[in-house]
Amino acid sequence: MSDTAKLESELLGAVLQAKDEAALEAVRVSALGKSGSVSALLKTLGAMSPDERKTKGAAINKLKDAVTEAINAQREKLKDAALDARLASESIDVTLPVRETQGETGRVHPISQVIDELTAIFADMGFAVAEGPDIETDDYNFTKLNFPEGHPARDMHDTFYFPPDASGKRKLLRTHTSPVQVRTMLAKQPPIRVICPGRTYRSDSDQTHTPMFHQVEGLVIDKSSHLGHLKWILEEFCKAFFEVNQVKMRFRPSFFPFTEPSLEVDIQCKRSKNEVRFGEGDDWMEILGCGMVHPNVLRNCGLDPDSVQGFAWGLGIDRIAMLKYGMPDLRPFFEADVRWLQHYGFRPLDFPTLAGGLSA
Ligand code: 2NL
Repeated sequence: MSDTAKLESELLGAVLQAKDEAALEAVRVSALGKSGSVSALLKTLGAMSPDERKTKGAAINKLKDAVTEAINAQREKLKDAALDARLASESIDVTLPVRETQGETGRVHPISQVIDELTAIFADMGFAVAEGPDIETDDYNFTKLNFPEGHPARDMHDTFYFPPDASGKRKLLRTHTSPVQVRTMLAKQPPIRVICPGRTYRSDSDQTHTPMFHQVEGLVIDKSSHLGHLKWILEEFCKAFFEVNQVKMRFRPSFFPFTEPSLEVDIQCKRSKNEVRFGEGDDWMEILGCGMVHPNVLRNCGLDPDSVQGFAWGLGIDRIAMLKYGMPDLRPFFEADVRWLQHYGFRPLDFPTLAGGLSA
């Protein structure tokens, strides 16, 4: 075998061995580069006789063309293989479900959802939202609200008290959100229209009571606000909240130290084995307490009962959340179990609005 034929078979073998573009380039440089083996052969032509140059020259050029062609063919082959590999690795299964982003996998707790719903409904009726501290004084939680000294609700059994300070005064965890309304009356002049949602505390724990629970109270103070206004507000609220077209309500006389007269409100419902429906049926369910603000409370909060009057109401958020969303047990609300929250929680971007639906 001639030298050129030997070199050709060596180089063509090396070209086929090159498994990527870098290896192929190395082969090209070793053959056709400035100091490559084929280039070296071409350089020998100058020293040859014309006859020798004719035969060897043709053979060397044939060798150069063959190697160049083999390299180009191999380059195309490698390019195709690389593209095939990339297509295979980047293939997308468009039938897979869309994966939720981190911002979408979280869930809104039913209590937060219901507070957002309440806020949307009452905001639409012109109410502002007021908040206040969980730790309160005996004065704001009881005295200003017309609780006589020694009233059973002040008893250690119901109220969580802090140890007394140097002056002997004990702070407490608010037992209702009413002190927020006391603060509102002390700070603002009528007309007042506020709702006060928030945490409340009582030393009570069983199937339907947790030591921390949630309340929303409402307060309206103006020159001539009366029970007719209250009744309309509560009816509109119940229809909007329970998402029904009509609801019957029943007002029964009751007693609270801070209202006179005081009333308890039942709404019409239909109880079956596993669910309660509102806006139909012959059963009644108590859902809230209300009344005209007691003149003593107005006076205690710096208002003149001869020139302004108003009404207030209070209801348990946890209970209406359970009723609306069919949750049978209160205790898991505060156990922070993500499986419960995955099941009963709400999507974070589905804000409740009156136009878009509260719980759509
Ligand atoms: C209930 C009853 C009620 C109020 C709360 C209130 C607040 C002020 C003055 C007068 Cl500052 N009243 N709040 C009035 C009536 C009833 O709650 O059963 N809640 C769960």
